Amino acid sequence: MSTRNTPYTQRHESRSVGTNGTKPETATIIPVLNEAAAIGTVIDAIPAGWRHDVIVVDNGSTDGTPEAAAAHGAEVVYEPRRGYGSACLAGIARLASRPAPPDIVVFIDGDASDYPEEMPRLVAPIAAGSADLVIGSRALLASSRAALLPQARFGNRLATSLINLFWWFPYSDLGPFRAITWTALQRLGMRDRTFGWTVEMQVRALKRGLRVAEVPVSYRQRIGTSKITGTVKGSVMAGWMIIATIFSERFGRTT
Ligand SMILES: Nc1nc2c(ncn2[C@@H]2O[C@H](COP(=O)(O)OP(=O)(O)O)[C@@H](O)[C@H]2O)c(=O)[nH]1
Ligand SMILES: [Mg+2]
Repeated sequence: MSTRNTPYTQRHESRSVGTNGTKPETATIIPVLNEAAAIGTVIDAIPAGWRHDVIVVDNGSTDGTPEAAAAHGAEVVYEPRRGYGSACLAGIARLASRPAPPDIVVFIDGDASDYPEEMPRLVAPIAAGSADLVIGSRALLASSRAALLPQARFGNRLATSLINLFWWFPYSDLGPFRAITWTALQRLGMRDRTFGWTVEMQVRALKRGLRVAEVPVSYRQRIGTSKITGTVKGSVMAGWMIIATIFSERFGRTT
């Protein structure tokens, strides 16, 4: 496994995550909208030791997604406000309401494009105490790159180039499959309710001086219908939100 290390990874003392050297508690958040055909596959592919704490956040699916998620053992959270970021924020709020939040949060899409089996690979740099945020990059393996739609490849290149220009960090992807410590997540003060969510997290991690790593992840065609990059409207909207988020983080009044 290769991780991409930069000066950002060297700013903090190395410390492992999880109390008293035990295996860190990891919760998984899956934002979904009409993924009934895929969600069971995603949940079942989460490695056994991690599957006990899965939160599926639904924004009003009409195809039975929440029922399917619950049938596969997930906790279902309903969020009336639409949007990918809204769903992720609702998942975080649910975790925050617990007496003891987890050590690590993994985010993954509910469309079966990512491979939940690869979760240990994502969490490893955090568990080892060498990263606070780990992005699963779909740009590092040729097979994963090939599974990305051309508009997604183009959007990722544009966004990661802008981030490199403004914050000097060579992200290779804005992949949705990622792991972050609970403490780091609190420091980010995430706000975006749209598809700017993933880029907001990556940029704020740099602005806060968090230790960031990338690991290669596999990627395949989703099950079911895309709401974002598979449609012209979705691509334009997502592209706009991503670029607007980057410029707002750079030139706006956000910290
Ligand atoms: N909760 C929620 N999930 C969403 C929304 N839009 C997309 N998703 C989920 O976000 C993930 C990515 O969406 P997808 O349609 O696969 O986009 P693509 O990967 O660009 O084709 C999937 O798990 C979707 O179900 C939304 O408005 N609310
Ligand atoms: Mg997808």
